Amino acid sequence: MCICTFFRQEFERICRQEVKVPGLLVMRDVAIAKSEFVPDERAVSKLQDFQENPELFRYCALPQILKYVECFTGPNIMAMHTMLINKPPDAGKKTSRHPMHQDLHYFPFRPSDHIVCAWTAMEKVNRQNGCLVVLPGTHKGTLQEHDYPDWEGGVNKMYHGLRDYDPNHPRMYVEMEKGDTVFFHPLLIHGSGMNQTQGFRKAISCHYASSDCYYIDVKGTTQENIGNEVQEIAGKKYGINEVAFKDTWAFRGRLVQGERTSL
Ligand SMILES: O=C(O)CCC(=O)C(=O)O
Repeated sequence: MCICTFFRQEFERICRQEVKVPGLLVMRDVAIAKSEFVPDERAVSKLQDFQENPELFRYCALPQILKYVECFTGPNIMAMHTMLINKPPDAGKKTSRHPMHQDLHYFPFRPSDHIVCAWTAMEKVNRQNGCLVVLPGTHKGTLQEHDYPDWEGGVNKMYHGLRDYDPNHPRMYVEMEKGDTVFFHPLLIHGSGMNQTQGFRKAISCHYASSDCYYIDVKGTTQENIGNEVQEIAGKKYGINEVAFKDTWAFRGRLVQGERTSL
């Protein structure tokens, strides 16, 4: 059995609420009204922070992934950010798109060259079902300002997009087979298109960082807006008033190889 099938089955169990995962963030597409709520995968557009689910977390420790991750991070590897994305069929409002962004916007740790994302297609992904789209070469640039895009149909929570990027920059549509993995730099400008099929496009991903990375203070930087938003969400979720942005990362991060030296 392909390991993707195994992750899919666990995802379905979580959606049916048969498995409870501490700290898991279950997100729904803005186009799915509360009244339509059904406890299955149709209601869930993304699972975030599955580090406490041993079945899904197996993904983060796969030797065939860590082998490549180590080229970027070195031997001390932390899994910092985990996601299973279930891009729904677009309900006509284009809300299934993911705006163009740089992942580093979300991360209060550096250096960026020691952070890498692994993104694995859980089924064939192509332009029809909203594969990743990247602007090649942009990982050599700097972190830009992000905010919620002004989209008519609404935008999903925490889906910040780049305020300005060159719309004429060459684009690459990353079409992949089931089980293929792409590794990318946190400054790479990327997003994903609308899902124009009737199926749910699934991918599982993890952002890794060297445990030798260090936290930065985002106050007064372009990341202050996301820092405040994450602090507010974490405060509500864990019932604490004052939680520092960097601490929300320190307690979600898990060592997957080597030693936890700094992060
Ligand atoms: O899987 C996708 O559609 C895009 C995911 C992504 O870029 C992200 O969550 O940062």
